[in-house]
Amino acid sequence: MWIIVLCTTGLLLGWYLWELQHRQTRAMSGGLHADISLPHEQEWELYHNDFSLCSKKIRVCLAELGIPYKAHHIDLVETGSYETLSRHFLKVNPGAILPVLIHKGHPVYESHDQLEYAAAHSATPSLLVPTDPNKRELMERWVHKSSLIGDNPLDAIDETAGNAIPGLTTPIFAAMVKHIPTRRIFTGLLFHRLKIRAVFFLALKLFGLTNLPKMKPVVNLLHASKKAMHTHFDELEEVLTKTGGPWITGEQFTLADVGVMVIFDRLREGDFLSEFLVEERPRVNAYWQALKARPSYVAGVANHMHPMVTQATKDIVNLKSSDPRFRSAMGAS
Ligand SMILES: N[C@@H](CCC(=O)N[C@@H](CS)C(=O)NCC(=O)O)C(=O)O
Repeated sequence: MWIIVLCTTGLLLGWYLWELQHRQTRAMSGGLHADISLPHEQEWELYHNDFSLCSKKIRVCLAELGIPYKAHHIDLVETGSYETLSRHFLKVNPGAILPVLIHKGHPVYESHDQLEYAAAHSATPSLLVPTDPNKRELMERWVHKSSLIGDNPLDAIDETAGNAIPGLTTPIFAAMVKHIPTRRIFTGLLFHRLKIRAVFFLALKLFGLTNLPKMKPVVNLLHASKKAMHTHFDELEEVLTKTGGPWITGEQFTLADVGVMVIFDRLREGDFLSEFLVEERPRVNAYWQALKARPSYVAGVANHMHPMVTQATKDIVNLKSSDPRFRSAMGAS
């Protein structure tokens, strides 16, 4: 009996150590990594996920620039499994995050850097980047403001609207991980560089969407993120009023609008949009209508709606209308 237990433990430990060696992750800096060469078929390739906020951003950007690309869909744990921790994907990005833009076989990391890189290397570098230095500065400010920055974005929800998004995504995560087997989430505990993320998904799986109100730290984070997002939206109203719109820097649609478009879309997925599109923000309202009408919204966002996310939105809407405790935890009136 003991022999069997010892042999099994030894085999499991051996497997784990072998896998660990082949699945090493490390933080990667943003921008082009010309020192890394990857097999590729096309000038531009994109490793992305339908649900991922940052993937939406670069898909919209490539659509605006008219850049054709070969797409590689990679699962996140919430859409099926930790494919981001697979040996295959870690060769593409040892940082184990999406999206990764590949140009002529070399990866470009960090979606905000990918936007600027794609624009600069497109046939029309000034299409999404103003030539006027003041407008360019304003664009860069809003590219930053819409970015998801750092390993722990939750520490800086007041700095960027992008960082306020994960907290507001928790109900969607909870609704999605319900469908994911626990053993798949465990992969994150074994191999993820940031184990706290896997712990967070396990907790969401354990409690489920219905019991989200019982997860006080999650509810507090959601409320703090919503408060921060309201401040970002007030600033958005202010800048649109100042420049006269219809876009952030004025007449020209820029990378700033690409970044902000996907923030709106995530709020739509979480059924938060009506709380942000209030009468006091008429410019923001008109802006969202204009964003949705762009063909790039269809190409980069609407055409990539993931069925699990569509279902999660429905679950949230239904629970809000049937459970007052949940509605109040969501901060809805
Ligand atoms: N700062 C990065 C953030 C990328 C990021 O957090 N990607 C998420 C999807 S939106 C991801 O790959 N998460 C996988 C994980 O953390 O395990 C960027 O802008 O590209």
